[in-house]
Amino acid sequence: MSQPAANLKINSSRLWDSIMEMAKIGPGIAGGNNRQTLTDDDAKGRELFKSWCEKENLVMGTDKMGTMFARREGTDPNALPVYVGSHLDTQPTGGKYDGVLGVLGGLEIIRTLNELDIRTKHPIVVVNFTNEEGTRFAPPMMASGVFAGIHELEWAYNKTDADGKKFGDEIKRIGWIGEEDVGARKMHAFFELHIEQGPILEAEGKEIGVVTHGQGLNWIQVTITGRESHTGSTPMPMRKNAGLGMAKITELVQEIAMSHQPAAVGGIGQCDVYPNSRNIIPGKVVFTIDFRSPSFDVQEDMETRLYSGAKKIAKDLDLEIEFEKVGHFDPVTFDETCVNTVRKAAERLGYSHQNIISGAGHDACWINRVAPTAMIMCPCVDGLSHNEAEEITESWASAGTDVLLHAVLETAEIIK
Ligand code: HGY
Ligand code: MN
Ligand code: MN
Repeated sequence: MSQPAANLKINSSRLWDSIMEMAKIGPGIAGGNNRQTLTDDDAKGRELFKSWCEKENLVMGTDKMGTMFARREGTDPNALPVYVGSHLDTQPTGGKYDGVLGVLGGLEIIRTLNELDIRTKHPIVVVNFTNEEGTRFAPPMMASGVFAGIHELEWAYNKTDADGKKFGDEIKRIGWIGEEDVGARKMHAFFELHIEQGPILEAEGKEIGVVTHGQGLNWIQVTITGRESHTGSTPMPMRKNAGLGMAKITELVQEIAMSHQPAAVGGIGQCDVYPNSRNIIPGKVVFTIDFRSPSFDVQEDMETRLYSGAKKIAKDLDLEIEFEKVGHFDPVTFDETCVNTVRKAAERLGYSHQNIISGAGHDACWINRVAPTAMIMCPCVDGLSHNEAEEITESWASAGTDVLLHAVLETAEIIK
């Protein structure tokens, strides 16, 4: 297939300005973003993205999970499109670039092709997947999971947030339920540009991560039930302290993950203590354990050891314990042809690059089940992400988008 000329690049300042414009929607309290899925701010971000797509004469489609598809025609309307994108929803204390770089990088490709009047055989479609973060409605990568046939639509619609609001009601409330059946679209290939969200590329001085694999993930929600009682007058031997149970299981999670270094991580990011009163021993604690590894066997071992260890802790402390798997995906091996296309693009453009395994989950991890898929990563400052201080440089953003442009063009086949 013909390859783009090495001097073909995107417009760096236009991309950067769009990222900064999007960052004004759903601002956080410390310079980042709080644009959680299906909130009014998410709706505003969708409207801004839609307006930019319409300016580029893209045809917008939306599916029943609210995922947005902006299509640029190819010379062969029957050729399967090349899809490119990520997500616009953020964590509650998220950064300006997580997900956004991939969606607006995809849009920047279209702007560049329109400006230069470059045509491709395959159509190109820019995607904004709904609820990648999974923080308001678990699991993460929810809409791409429905698209890939992992989750049922009704199952997703019935998921509730901490206030008991249903996903299906919220997507209706913000007016973003589309007509299309989820997953009906067929893809020639999918490319996702994303910040690394870890320290490796910056530490190695590399501009581009060629993502060969993605870690698997297990989110295990644990409910521990003890007995509420007075923190002052209840003798220690009589306590059924759910909080102590959680503390010991937190130590257990750390111990299990550390026993598999460097190929595993484990931690607890979310916990609710009931009744959360200064002078009541917690009667109930609900928290979610996040285990990840690139290895199936390590994932299995971590989960098995957690269940047995946590049950023993609960028994010793006279507590009830329940487990619920609220998020899961297996380790991912991305498509070799697409990965090689990404690597060749970085070489052609002269950007320093290395292979990397994605530590975070991404929509590409599920789309890889239904279409040839690859990811491109750019460094982030101090490897920080899921933090409002998340930062990247404009040159990292444009280098990653240049590689995305070349990978998409080579796959979509340039006509002129
Ligand atoms: O949890 C993840 O890995 C992703 O950022 N949602
Ligand atoms: Mn992301
Ligand atoms: Mn994220």
